[in-house]
Amino acid sequence: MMVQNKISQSVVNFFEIIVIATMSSGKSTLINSMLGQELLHCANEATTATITRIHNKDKQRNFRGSAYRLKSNRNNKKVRLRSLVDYQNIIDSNTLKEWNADININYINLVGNIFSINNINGDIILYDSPGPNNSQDNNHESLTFDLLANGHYNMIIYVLNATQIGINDDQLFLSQVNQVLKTDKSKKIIFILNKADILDEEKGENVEKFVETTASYLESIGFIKPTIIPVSAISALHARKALSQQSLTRFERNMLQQNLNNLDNARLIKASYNISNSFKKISPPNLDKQDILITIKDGLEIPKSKIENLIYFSGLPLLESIINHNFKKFSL
Ligand SMILES: Nc1nc2c(ncn2[C@@H]2O[C@H](COP(=O)(O)OP(=O)(O)OP(=O)(O)O)[C@@H](O)[C@H]2O)c(=O)[nH]1
Ligand SMILES: [Mg+2]
Repeated sequence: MMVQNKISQSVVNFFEIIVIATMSSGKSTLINSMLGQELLHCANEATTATITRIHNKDKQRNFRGSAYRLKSNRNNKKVRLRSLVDYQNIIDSNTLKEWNADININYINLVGNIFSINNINGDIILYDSPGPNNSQDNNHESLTFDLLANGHYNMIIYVLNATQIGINDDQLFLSQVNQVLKTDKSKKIIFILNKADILDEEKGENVEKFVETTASYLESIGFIKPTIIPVSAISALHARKALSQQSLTRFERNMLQQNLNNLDNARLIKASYNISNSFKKISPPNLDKQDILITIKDGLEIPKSKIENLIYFSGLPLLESIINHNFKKFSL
């Protein structure tokens, strides 16, 4: 009996993480930075229109993708019926952009290697979701609420936009999240204070102060001792793209250079809130080793160690090590 249990457990041992937030806070960018490539569609306007499930398979070379139409059962609203609309053995960002824009598709399943995550005794699953506050499309709201209220997930990553702390939409959504967490204490939540690169220290926009303000704001909504990590998802994404020789647009190259200059120390990591020091110790890559130059484009070469340090300074690896740690604990 014991053995049977173990076998069935190893088949269905999924550690599921939902990434939620109001529109344009950087959910899809954050996931792309973990993937190390720009697979999910990101943009300044309301963008994500589907739930996208990303199933980590460490050894798989490319991402496979299936697109579905989810419908709720007339008799039981909680039961969702799924019909397959399209399938691609090797999926790319253009097809994903098309699927995302297709009104017949509201659920996408991707299977492939999430660069920064390793499966142990089970598989990690990430979910991207649409911001629920898109006034042009109520379907976004119901898709995200359904995931939040009925999904079988273990962890929430809530992405706050550092440039818009305390906006009303966010407050409403956060109280709904808090209600859900009160009914299931086993679920963990981590807050990401994204777009930390935009804060202007010289104008007094000090990251520590921002984190403290955010903590009081979250506590006023009802979150007790919230874990907060300031992150620049876009810096990590650009840096990882550069390291793996993916091409960057002129805009992205400029942003990369700007962030190499501005995010040149561990202040985001130091400012993280309610995180034990053992996590913060993940050290930046060694600067003493023999450095090589990475060619970003003709005439622009940047030392590899500088780009690796930017990834560390972006705060993203801190989130990744917390995910890996929680997953390890879960899969023991
Ligand atoms: N400066 C800066 N911009 C960012 C960062 N992360 C995301 N952005 C930008 O913010 C915009 C929105 O990013 P998305 O990743 O599409 O946001 P989202 O939360 O997925 O948005 P919806 O899917 O519409 O809910 C894009 O223009 C991104 O380039 C960051 O760390 N810093
Ligand atoms: Mg998105």
